[in-house]
Amino acid sequence: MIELFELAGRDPDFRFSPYCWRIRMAIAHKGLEPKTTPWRFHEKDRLPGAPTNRQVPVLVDGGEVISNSSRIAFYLEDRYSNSPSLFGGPGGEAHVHFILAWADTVLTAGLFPILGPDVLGHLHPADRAYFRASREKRLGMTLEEARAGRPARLAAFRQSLAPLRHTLQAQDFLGGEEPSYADYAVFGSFQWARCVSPQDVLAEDDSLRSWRSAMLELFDGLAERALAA
Ligand SMILES: N[C@@H](CCC(=O)N[C@@H](CS)C(=O)NCC(=O)O)C(=O)O
Repeated sequence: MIELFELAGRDPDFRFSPYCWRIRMAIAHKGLEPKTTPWRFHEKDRLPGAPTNRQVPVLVDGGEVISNSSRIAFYLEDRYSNSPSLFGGPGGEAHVHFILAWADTVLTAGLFPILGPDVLGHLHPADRAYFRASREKRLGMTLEEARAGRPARLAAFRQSLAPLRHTLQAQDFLGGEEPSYADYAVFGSFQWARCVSPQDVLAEDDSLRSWRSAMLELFDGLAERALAA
C-alpha cells in the first residue's frame, strides 16, 4: 500500500494543492490506488521525514519516504517500471524539465495572486494566520490587494498560456496521443484553480477547455469528482 500525504482544507476531503494533484494523477496513471492522508500547514511535525520534510506531497511506499512532486514522479517511474510510463522514455524525461520549469515559473506563479485570496476561506482555522503571513510575504502585498488586481492579472495569465494553447491545438495531450506526466504537471494548477475559486481561469472560448475537460475525465473522473468551489 502506498500512502500520499496531501494538503487539505478545513474539510479533510478538500484537497487542493497543485503539486499533490500532479502526483494523484501520476499514481492513477501507474494503476495504483493510494491511501491519501490529509495534512494541514500546522501539522509540520506529523509529516513523514519531518523535520527535513516540510511540504507536501510526501509519498510513503514500504520503507521509502519521498518528498517533492518531481522526485516522487521519477521514483514512481523507476519503481513501477512495468506499468504505463509517465515520461515515454529518456527523451520525455529530459523534456519534462522544461514543462516543470514553465509550470512553476509562469503557470503556478501567474495563478498565485489570482487564487491566493480564495484559498484563505477554505483553510483549517489553525492554518489561516500562517497562510496569510507567509503568502503575503511571498506576494509582496496583502491578499486584499491581490484580489483588487485580479482582472488585470487574469488577462495577463490567459495571455501567458499561448504556448500551451498552440501545442494543444495540434495534439490531444502534451504527451501526444496519451497523457503523460507533462500533462499532470500542468493540469495540477488548473485543478488547484478549480478547487479553490469560483472564478474560471479560462475564458469561455478558450480552446484549452477541451484539454482540461479531457484531463478531468481521466481515471473515471478522478479530478472531476474532487470537492471544488
Ligand atoms: N517544489 C515542491 C513544492 C511543494 C509545495 O509548495 N507544497 C506546498 C503545498 S501546495 C506546501 O506543502 N507548503 C507548505 C508550507 O507552505 O508551509 C514540490 O514540487 O513538491
